[in-house]
Amino acid sequence: MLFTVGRAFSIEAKQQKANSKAKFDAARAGQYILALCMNSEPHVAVVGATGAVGVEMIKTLEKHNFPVGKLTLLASARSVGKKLKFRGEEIPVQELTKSAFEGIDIALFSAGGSISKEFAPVAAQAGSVVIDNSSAFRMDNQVPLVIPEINGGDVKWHKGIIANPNCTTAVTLMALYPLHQAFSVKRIFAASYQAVSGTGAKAIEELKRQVEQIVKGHSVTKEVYPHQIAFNVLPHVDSFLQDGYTKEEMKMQNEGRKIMHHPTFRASVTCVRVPVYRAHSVAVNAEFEKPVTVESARAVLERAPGLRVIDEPAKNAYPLPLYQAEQADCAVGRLRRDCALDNGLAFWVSGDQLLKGAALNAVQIAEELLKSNSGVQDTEPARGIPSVAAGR
Ligand code: 2RA
Repeated sequence: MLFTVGRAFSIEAKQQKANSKAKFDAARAGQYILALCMNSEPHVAVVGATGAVGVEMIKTLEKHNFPVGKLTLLASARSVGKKLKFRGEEIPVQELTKSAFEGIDIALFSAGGSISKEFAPVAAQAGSVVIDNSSAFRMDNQVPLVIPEINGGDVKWHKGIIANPNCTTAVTLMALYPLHQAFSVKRIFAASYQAVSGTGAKAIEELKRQVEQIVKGHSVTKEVYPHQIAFNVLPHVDSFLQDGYTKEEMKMQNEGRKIMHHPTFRASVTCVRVPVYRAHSVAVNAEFEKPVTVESARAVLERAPGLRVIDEPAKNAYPLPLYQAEQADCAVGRLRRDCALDNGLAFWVSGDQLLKGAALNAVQIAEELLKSNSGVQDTEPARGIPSVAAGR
């Protein structure tokens, strides 16, 4: 069992290490998880277990052979009674209540922002480490926002909650970050092609239903999206901000800055919903500080963890969301020198947003947490990252 140590504990050692620079807020000391000891089999909870991401979290825990000692499935009262399979065993779904976190070491949340805001602090207070898939805490500078291949070390300064990035950000950064390391990205222009499963199970049903209605010559009914999604594309994901961008669009810049530790990174994005069931794609035009060639970019991307290069235009080979569905790795292709940017590269990246954009990344964070559990944690974020607009 994972357990927190020293919640009311002196940080003298840490202060010395930080050369007495670190300010310590004693009143908050009790909230901080300063060290974790683990046994080899933590008690894991999945909050939002019956949702599209929750189901993938359970499958990923099993597929990764995560050392789950006990699995608790939590969801709203209407899901109580359902059972979900884990390692051949039927596990009943229990109601999410504020007392549900006693004894839980790691809580994977994917039940929407308002549930996270209400229950994640309760879970952290009860001693669980929350890995939250919602946008509720992503830009909170007391909460690490982590893609393990990029900033896995940031899990070390968590204070009970770790945030999982937005799916479109995650898929894009899997290709952009290795290029940034090599060539220093200044800014990107991008357009996303986002699958309906990013909206949830009801949107998958909506696309299926509308396709059937159209094929049968019936009139189309809409429940989830403001317009017909079948045989259409909607340049609208998430709600609009005052400046005309959507919240989803600003997540790329705001979350990208925090994850890449790159406070001046700029991203102008148009997010588009497309009639694809699963896997998001993003067309990116990136401008770098250093000169970049297709060959040097390809060499970098071929070495990048969690990424495949599929880029043989002569054979019509490029990443396709249809084939990225249910794949752990993201894929990048259509590499070319950008003809309108200095030191520019254009590319296309595609990845299963329910996996790398959500469930897989969350389980990888949990794995990172177990790896880093033996050390004393930092008491403050690595750096202050300014965010622009209310990009949540
Ligand atoms: C979407 N960003 O695809 C969401 C999923 N997190 O709409």
